[in-house]
Order: sequence, then C-alpha cells, then structure tokens
Amino acid sequence: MSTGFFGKLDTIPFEGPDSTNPLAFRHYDPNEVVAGKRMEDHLRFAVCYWHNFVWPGTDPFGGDTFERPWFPADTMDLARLKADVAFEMFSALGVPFFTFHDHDVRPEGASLRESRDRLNEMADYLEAKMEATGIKLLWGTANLFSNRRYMSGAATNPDPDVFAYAAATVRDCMDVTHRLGGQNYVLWGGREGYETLLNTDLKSELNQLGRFLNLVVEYKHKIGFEGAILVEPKPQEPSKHQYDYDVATVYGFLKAHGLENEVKMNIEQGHAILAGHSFEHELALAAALGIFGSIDMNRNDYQSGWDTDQFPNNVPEMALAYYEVIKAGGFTSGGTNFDAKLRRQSLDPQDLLIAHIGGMDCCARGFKAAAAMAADKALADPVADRYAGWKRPEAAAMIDGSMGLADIADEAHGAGLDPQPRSGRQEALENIVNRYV
Ligand code: XUL
Ligand code: CO
Repeated sequence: MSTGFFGKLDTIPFEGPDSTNPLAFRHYDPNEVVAGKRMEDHLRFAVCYWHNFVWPGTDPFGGDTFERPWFPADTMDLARLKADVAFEMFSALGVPFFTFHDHDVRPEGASLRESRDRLNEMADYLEAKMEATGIKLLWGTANLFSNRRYMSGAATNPDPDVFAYAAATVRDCMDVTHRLGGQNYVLWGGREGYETLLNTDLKSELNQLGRFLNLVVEYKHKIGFEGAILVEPKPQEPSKHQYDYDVATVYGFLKAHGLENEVKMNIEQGHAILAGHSFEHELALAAALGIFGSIDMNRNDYQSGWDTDQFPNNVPEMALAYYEVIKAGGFTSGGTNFDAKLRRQSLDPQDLLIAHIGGMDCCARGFKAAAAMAADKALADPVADRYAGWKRPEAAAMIDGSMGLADIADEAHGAGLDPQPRSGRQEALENIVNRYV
C-alpha cells in the first residue's frame, strides 16, 4: 500500500537524451553495458536517509521549511511511515543501495538501552522492506554528533563516559549494519576535533580516537563483519578543526595506530573542497595509498565556504572523479552515495525525485566519459610516456635501494648528466579531456 506521499509514483524510466520528461533518466540506463559491466554495477548508487527524510530545511537563520507527514518522527509509528516513504523513493529511483545513521531511522530513546531496542525494532522493519524490494545497504553509521552529549566530541570527549556511550552506540549500530548485510561501516567524526586548543589536550584526544578506531576494527573481526570500515575525512564543520582532516592526514593517523590495512576512505566531494583539494586529488591519493573505499557524491557551492551538500551537476568534474575511481579499479564494497540535500526552498516531494534523477544522470555522463578516456588510454599513454625513463634499469636501481646517495652521485658525475626539460603539455591534455566531456 502506497503512502501517497509522492502522489502517483511510477518507477523512473530511462528515456534517452532527447526526453523532456522531468521524471525520466536521460543518461543513466542501469542495464547499459560499459567496459564490460552494467552501469548499475559500476556506479552502485545509494540514497541517504538523513538529508531526504530527516533534515527539515533549517539553516543557521531559519527553522523548518519542509512539512513532512512523518515529522517530528518522535514515535515508532512515524519512524515506520518515514521508512515506508523512503523505500518508495529508493524503489522508484531504482537505486541498488541506501545508507543511514541509527539516529535517522529510530526515535532517540529515554535511555541508551531504549535507543538500542528501538534501533533493533526498526532494523526488523527495514529488513522486511529490503527483502521485499531487493534494495541493499551500502553502509550504516552512528550519529555521534547531533545530541548535546557529543558537543565536546564522542571518542575524543574529555569525559570517558561519553567515550563509553559512543562505543555502545557504535557497537549496536555495527550489529544492525551486519545483520542487514551492510557492505561497509562508516565513521565520520564531525565532533572529533576541537573548538579551541585552550581547553584541549590534543595528545590525549588523538590517543582516544586511535583506540576507538582499533576497538571498531577488533569488533568487526569478532562478529565476522566482512564489509569495509570507512573513515570519512572532513577538515572542519561542525568543529573548528577535525582530526580526520583529509586523506593524507587520516593515512598518517591510521599508520600511527597500525590500522592502514584495516580502514579505507569514504571520500566526499564537498569535504575535499573544504580541505583545499580537488575531489580527484583525494581519490587519487587514497588509491595511491591503497585506502580507496567509497564516495559521497555531493558538491559544495564554490563561493560559500561551508558544506552545502548539493546534488552533483558538473559533468566535467565528475568525469575526472570517476576517472580516478576507474584507475583505482572501480568500486568493490563501495559505491556512489548521494549525501546530498535539496535547497530549502525546494519543498515539493517531486523535488526529491528530480534532484536524484539529475544527480544520477550527471554521474552516468561523467562515468561514461571517464570510461571512454580510460579505454582509449587518452591520458594513460601520455603519462606512461612521461615516466618512461623510470623503466630503465639504472633508474629503477635508484628506487629499489640498490644504490646509495654516493653511488647515484658518482654515476651522475661519471656520465656528465645534463638533463633537458620536456613540456608538461597540460593544455594539450586538457584539450584531450574536453573531447570526452
Ligand atoms: C557530514 C557528512 C555525514 C557523513 C555520515 O558532512 O558527510 O553525513 O557522510 O555521517
Ligand atoms: Co558524507
């Protein structure tokens, strides 16, 4: 039985690039085979629960703009109605996956135990919907940032009781993610940082966070959870400084705590921009370090300087991002999650559908451009040519440890080296990219 929230709702069809139907895909055909695989299996789209069904349209200067029949979702009945509508939307869009925080799907209980019991009860409800629709869970995560108890951090709180409360919450949420067949478990540490060093024991907080992450990894193995543990880097907002600043920072942190082979990255486009990087930089770095996992495909406004979580709509940018994903070997447990929200004036239920349709179409266009560029080796050949010198045995010997600094210096002097610079050809390569997008 339909909730009627979206009115009469049909599955969104693929109608091709010439269609003017706003409720149709023009570029995303899940069954189209590109590079030997269906588009659905390449892109592995997921829709998030929180921005679509929890966020009421607030901004720092104004209250709710959205009026949803399940708001304020503080009872189990309203939580079930919210789940009904969510699965109607996931099904209509034909996405294979969804993502959620514990806090998105169940009303907070009066106690830690009641919160857990409600989460478990809602997990039964979600499980039945997943079975009925075939929609799977890309990742689950715990909200360790909204409640005021977390205002000074979760794992990095000065109060060990908050650490323990957060640990219990994550344990319960990992259990549910495991039970629902989640393919990953995500940790985003919005409050794992500080507002001012004046009240912060930074060394203690880093140790706490390192231990917390180790506890999560130990528990994953204990329960036989086969999904990946993903950390989602972000430099700031809500905290002034967050310890999981960017991919490079998190990698150093993982190394320091012996976790570099246990934890991968969930990289969000908007967070990369906040950190002063491009999205493709973060993706390429994670791939180079062997910690690429999954993506949150939502952009920021380039002028505003905060995390606006907009739906993606810049195809050339997305082509470069998916090119890095393809170079990394594509997704394994990860996928393309829309951690994206409507603008607060987009009030209509249909806006939710249209936003995702546009985002999925842009991803499909970007991915196809990237796949063609990869298949033609349009960038790979010029790059391989640029580094071809490193294939020479005497060059390899400088890297593999067989030559020391003096050996290299003596050889250089003996050969009378006089290296000649070569063009980096950036404009030529940019023109090549533009042929594909
Ligand atoms: C916040 C953010 C989160 C994580 C999950 O900026 O991206 O929604 O994706 O907690
Ligand atoms: Co995110």
